[in-house]
Amino acid sequence: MKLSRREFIKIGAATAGAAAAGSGLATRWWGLDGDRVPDPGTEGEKVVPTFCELCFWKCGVLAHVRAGKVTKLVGNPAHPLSRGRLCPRGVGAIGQLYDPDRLKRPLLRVNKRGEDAFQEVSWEVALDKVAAGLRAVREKYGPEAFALFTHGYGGSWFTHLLKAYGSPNIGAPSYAQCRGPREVGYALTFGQGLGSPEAIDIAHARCITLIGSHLGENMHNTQVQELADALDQGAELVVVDPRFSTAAGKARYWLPIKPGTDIALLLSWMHVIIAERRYDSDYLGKHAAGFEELKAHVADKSPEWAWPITGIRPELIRESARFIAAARPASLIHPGRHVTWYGDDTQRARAMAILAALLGSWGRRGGYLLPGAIEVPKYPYTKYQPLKDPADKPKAGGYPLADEVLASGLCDATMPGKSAYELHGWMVYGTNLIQALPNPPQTIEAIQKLDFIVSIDVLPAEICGFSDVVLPESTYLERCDEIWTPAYKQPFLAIRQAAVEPMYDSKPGWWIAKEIAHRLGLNDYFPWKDSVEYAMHRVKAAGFDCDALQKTGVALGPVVPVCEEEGLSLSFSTDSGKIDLYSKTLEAAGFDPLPKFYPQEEAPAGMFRLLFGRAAPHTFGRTTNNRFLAEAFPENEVWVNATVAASLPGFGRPLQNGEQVVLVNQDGVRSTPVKAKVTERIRGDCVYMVHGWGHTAKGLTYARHRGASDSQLVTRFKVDPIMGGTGMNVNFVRIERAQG
Ligand SMILES: Nc1nc2c(c(=O)[nH]1)N[C@H]1C(S)=C(S)[C@@H](COP(=O)(O)OP(=O)(O)OC[C@H]3O[C@@H](n4cnc5c(=O)[nH]c(N)nc54)[C@H](O)[C@@H]3O)O[C@H]1N2
Ligand SMILES: Nc1nc2c(c(=O)[nH]1)N[C@H]1C(S)=C(S)[C@@H](COP(=O)(O)OP(=O)(O)OC[C@H]3O[C@@H](n4cnc5c(=O)[nH]c(N)nc54)[C@H](O)[C@@H]3O)O[C@H]1N2
Ligand code: SF4
Ligand SMILES: [Mo]
Repeated sequence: MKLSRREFIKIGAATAGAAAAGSGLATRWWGLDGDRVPDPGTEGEKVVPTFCELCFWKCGVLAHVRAGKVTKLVGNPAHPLSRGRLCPRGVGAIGQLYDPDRLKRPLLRVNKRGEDAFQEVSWEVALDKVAAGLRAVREKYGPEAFALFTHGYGGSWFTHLLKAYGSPNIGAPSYAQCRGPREVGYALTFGQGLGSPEAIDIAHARCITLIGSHLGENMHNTQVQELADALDQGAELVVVDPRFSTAAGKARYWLPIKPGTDIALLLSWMHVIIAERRYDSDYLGKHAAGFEELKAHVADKSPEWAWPITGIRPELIRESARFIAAARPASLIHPGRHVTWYGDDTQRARAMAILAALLGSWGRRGGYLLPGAIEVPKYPYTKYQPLKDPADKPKAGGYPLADEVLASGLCDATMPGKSAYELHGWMVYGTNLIQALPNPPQTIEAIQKLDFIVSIDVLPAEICGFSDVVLPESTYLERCDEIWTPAYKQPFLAIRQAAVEPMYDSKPGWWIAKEIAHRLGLNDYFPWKDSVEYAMHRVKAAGFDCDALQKTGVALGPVVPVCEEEGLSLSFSTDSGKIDLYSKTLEAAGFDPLPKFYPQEEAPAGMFRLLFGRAAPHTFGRTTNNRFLAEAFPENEVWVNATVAASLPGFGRPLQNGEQVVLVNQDGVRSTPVKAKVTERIRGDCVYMVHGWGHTAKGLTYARHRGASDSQLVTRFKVDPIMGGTGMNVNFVRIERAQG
């Protein structure tokens, strides 16, 4: 199916509309509450501006409310990230708020961890239990032995709590299992990482190169909107992906690369660009160090060299390299986000950064921008006691260039003898570690070693089933959180406000953290009455009008120059004070100063590399139980190449589209039955599925046993020696016909 460029973005709007409006679904399952909600298409009597938490992009939302119910969510036109539109997931947040499976009351475990058996208790009892768990660990081992795993904006209250309590062990899977290698690779090259939202200028790019990053399925709202607009205005896409992604369908060039060989392609592109003098020599002369070393390094990396490695024909490599270079400096190499693929990920990110430097696109219009953020004074808290070093690195040393705590490292440190010291307590906020960390049996083994574990969630996810206490948080539509002031080309300050009262006996995170702090004698760290008082204190301190901000949800800051074209003068906090094409930091730490290609292990005969990604209407496993969104995308499928499907070993007859299969990985782990999607749109050496399905938690009555879990099949991973990211695209599966 070929879609016009405009329809690219409309897909999102259409699925969302179908999910939210005329489907009749709302009454079907809202009916369970015995309380019919008006047609979500109706305007409410009250509109509350806030920001979204269905993913981590945090778009501005206008929540329409009628009779105490949220009836409709639309993008806040004044908010720079939503610009009046939400992605399907954002619209479908109503499905999270009114999910009948929500955690409704605090729970106390009654059987063994993992048996998912609980009794409902009062907040008093639950919070006393949590405080006792924290106190016991502090007394027996010291406060540093209690770790916090956190993902999502509401986590800030718990980060503050754990620091006040005295622990440095605070980590998020969104670093070591997601964007960590990119941050380190870019920081080594340009002196700074990209953060979130990435300040890339898709809007003004003339050529956008996507290395795997599958925009259009990866639905980061602003990026998808800007991409659709840029394509409308004649920008062109180059997509490197073993799969014909949604974006590949809009691309001038699709390079169906052999998985795990991108570094070879990138080196070869650089070879062409340097050999044909298509780089930005003025820019490099002024800003970069190590060009001669780079030139020598890629001298023999011709397209003919890269061809047998990547499977991409030399003419296509040459032609696409010329095309990318012709658009410079408005030629954007998208930095990607989920980049923990093969364990060589920091080096791949380095190769992308170096290519961007050759194009002169760092700090240039249509490339990477260097924005500032509105400065807001911190709340005048009591200072934290000095914290110990975190426990996330192996005892023997390693990952010298990690710049955040590794969530997987905290899990390792829970196993005896692996790290400098051991962890004995976990607090888990908004992250389903059983699906997010690689090798679930290892995570479970660590959990079974703990003295105490508490989860704070909105749904009874797998991780809750392994917890001693489960605390039901209110959803984002029922709470006010920390204010948000990211670095962005249009600097802004956004607030999250409650649209409706908390449902059931759920409580906002700020209240939960404050109550725990109170029980631990940490009152000084939570001196405010509630999160509104806290947030407004900060807003006022920054010189903004609180009343006005509560009406609009967002305030804009002054626009400053963000690229050379606007008069910004570039500076780099690297070794050389310039762009480090050649990295002495890496060299000194014993790593390759310039990225090299090392071959990945090949799939054993009859097996396929397991790849995974996103679907537009869902965020991981956090939305798979959402009835609204499930209507648009009810379960995941396994993409299998059509030629391969015609003669799969042991099948006898061709595998049919829609047929149920089971995937069996190299360690003998079997998936639950899942539908095959037989398609020309993927290479024959890999299969692909959307992450987040195959839930096993009893309480997820809709999502349980729907589709299959990629996480379960990721029993192997390859650690990036530079920063400890866990490359997870290193598992192989065989395809079997499902029985019965
Ligand atoms: N709808 C939706 N959007 C999301 C999210 C979501 O859950 N749902 N999550 C958000 C988050 S946290 C993140 S980190 C991002 C992740 O999104 P991205 O950073 O865009 O994507 P990845 O998950 O790394 O990559 C998946 C793509 O890489 C391709 N791929 C796999 N192996 C290789 C390879 O060896 N080489 C190349 N070139 N390509 C390969 C796959 O075929 C697939 O198209 O998405 C964000 N946006
Ligand atoms: N196998 C495999 N592993 C992966 C990935 C993959 O593609 N495949 N992707 C990786 C990536 S890119 C990332 S970023 C991580 C993300 O992994 P996680 O950090 O686990 O992120 P989510 O899956 O979004 O978080 C899910 C939990 O947050 C809960 N939740 C949702 N909203 C709220 C809220 O408002 N408050 C509270 N307290 N809880 C809430 C959900 O119910 C759910 O239990 O996973 C990584 N791990
Ligand atoms: S991209 Fe979608 S899910 Fe993410 S914050 Fe924006 S509207 Fe919400
Ligand atoms: Mo991520």
